[in-house]
Amino acid sequence: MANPIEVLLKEKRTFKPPKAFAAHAVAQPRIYKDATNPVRFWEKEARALDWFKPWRKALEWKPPYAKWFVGGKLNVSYNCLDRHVAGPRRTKAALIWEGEPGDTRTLTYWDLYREVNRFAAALRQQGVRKGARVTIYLPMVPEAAIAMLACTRIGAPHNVVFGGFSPDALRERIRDSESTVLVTADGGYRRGGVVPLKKNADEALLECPTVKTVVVLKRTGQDVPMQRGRDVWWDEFVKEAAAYCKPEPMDAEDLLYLLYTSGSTGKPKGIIHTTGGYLTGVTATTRYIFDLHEGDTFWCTADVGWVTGHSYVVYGPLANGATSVMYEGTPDWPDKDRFWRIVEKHGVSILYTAPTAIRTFMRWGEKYPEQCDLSSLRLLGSVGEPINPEAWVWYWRVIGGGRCPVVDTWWQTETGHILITPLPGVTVCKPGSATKPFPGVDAAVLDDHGKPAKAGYLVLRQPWPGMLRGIWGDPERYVKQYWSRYKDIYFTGDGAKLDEDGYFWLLGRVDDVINVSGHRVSTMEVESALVDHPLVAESAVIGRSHEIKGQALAAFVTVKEGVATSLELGDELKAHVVKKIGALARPDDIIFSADLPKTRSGKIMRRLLRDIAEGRALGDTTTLADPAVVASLKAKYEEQE
Ligand code: 7RM
Repeated sequence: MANPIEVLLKEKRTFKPPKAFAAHAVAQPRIYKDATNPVRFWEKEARALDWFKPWRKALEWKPPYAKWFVGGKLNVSYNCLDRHVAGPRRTKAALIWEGEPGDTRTLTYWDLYREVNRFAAALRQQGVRKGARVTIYLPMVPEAAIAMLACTRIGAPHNVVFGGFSPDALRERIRDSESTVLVTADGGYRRGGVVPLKKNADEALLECPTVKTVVVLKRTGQDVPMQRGRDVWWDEFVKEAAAYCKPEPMDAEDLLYLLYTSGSTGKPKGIIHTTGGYLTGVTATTRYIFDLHEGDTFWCTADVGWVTGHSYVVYGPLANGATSVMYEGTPDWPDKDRFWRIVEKHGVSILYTAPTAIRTFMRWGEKYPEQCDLSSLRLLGSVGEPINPEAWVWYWRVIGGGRCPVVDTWWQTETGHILITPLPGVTVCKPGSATKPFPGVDAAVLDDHGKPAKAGYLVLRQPWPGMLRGIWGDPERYVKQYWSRYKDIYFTGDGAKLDEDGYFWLLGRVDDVINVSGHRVSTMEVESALVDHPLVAESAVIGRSHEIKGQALAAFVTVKEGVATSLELGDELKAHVVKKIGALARPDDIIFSADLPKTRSGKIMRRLLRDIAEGRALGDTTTLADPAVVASLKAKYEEQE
């Protein structure tokens, strides 16, 4: 018998919402009609939040800057906590956390409320005022959410830095944000080992003069030096703090957080998100797209260091009063069934993860999920990169048992919340397509001339509430990056095509951003890390296709005169990139080349490099050590261009 996945794919099967699901779904088909006036639609969603003061005007759009809910005042932590503890959700689980070693903690809304208040009060006591930036560099522990919510309570914008980033990357983000406080931990657990967060932080802080206070959470108990007058243990920090901290009434357009993301240059951009629109967007999308019901247990597997963790581990679920699951470690520790053990143990009903994880699970085989009871699941989500139809169908069949709708959700750090997605119970799905814009969202595909096209660039023609409000400290780059290709239209950097039913099919980035396992890495950033090495003269980094990660990094390197290349040097260069950026940017391949092929205008011929990296342009025996080889390849490609 043929493989069931192949059969489904060959039939080009579409997936209709199961009737029983549709009957009780939060989203009903009329939602698209209700959103024909998008501003009115978003206003209705904003009213689901608690405002200290109503807005005067729903939208003020002066391209490229939008203001949502102008004049309105609210507080994010109040919306995520206070309004729930005032009612029956007081004793409901807000966070169910599992550490990698297997320790677990459940925090009710009341528990979380108390912890957040104390940490917020301590920050305020420390002199952290509205507007002062706080960098958070923590493992996936409840304190990450507590610190974030505490910041929002006092109006101090947070800047969460993923725990996998190196000291250099951390330093750059602290410096650019001019944070006065850093919240970190002694270490975190990962794949049986320990990530030395405090050690990394100390190294980063050597050149961060703005940081006056470092709050250190004890997680692993490893020995770490504490600098007197600067470093304070979390427990000490909150010991004397008041049990209640009055939430700061924030203007809808006050800065909520910064989050750094890779762009097409070497320097990460601090994406600016504000308060009212962002919270409206994440709250509404979480409820409709994940079909949140009161009894659900929602697990988004993203780290809080990424936007997905911000919007769908912390703010979206908590603003809705849902139960959010947090897991500290990797999917293969101690064994490859860890995710399914977690689903079984906590009765996860909604699972939101990334295609790269799904492809890894496919490769590991069905025996791991089969060992566990996954019957609590009723909805599955995917995010971070295009999901190939094979992985979609596998996810639906093996993890979802053929019962659970799958939502492939497209969005970006810049968009704040999901913008293109099926609505479970409403949308007929086609594996591999993110389907349709969310109600109230005006997405389109344009050609080079700005005309609607069947294939081209994905754009957003109207503002949406969670959109970025700029790049921290660099308004010019904001305009150049997102608003220069088309007038008054947001350029996503993604390619897309539309099918005969108007379904969107995402095609990946069209700029120099590579998507490795759903994480954005800029080729320029890796290139600058490589040329930072004393033996490297020049480098060009490209993304090549990779079965599991979607894309992998291949680095072409020319070394300085007289330097001998070797496997060891290749390893050293990889380690150098890890040191400069973090393990997520480690190149899979280092290809030493006598010369880098460039066009006459000096542009690196990336297509040629991609063909080499994917084994199409060179035989096995040829290498790029000989400049004549590079020259002849180049000549051949120039003919084709
Ligand atoms: C949420 C997140 C954004 C980039 C984006 C795309 C790619 C994300 C999908 C996707 C195809 C998807 N933020 N991307 N989701 N591509 N289908 N469902 O990932 O800022 O880190 O990355 O990720 O290229 O521009 S992000």
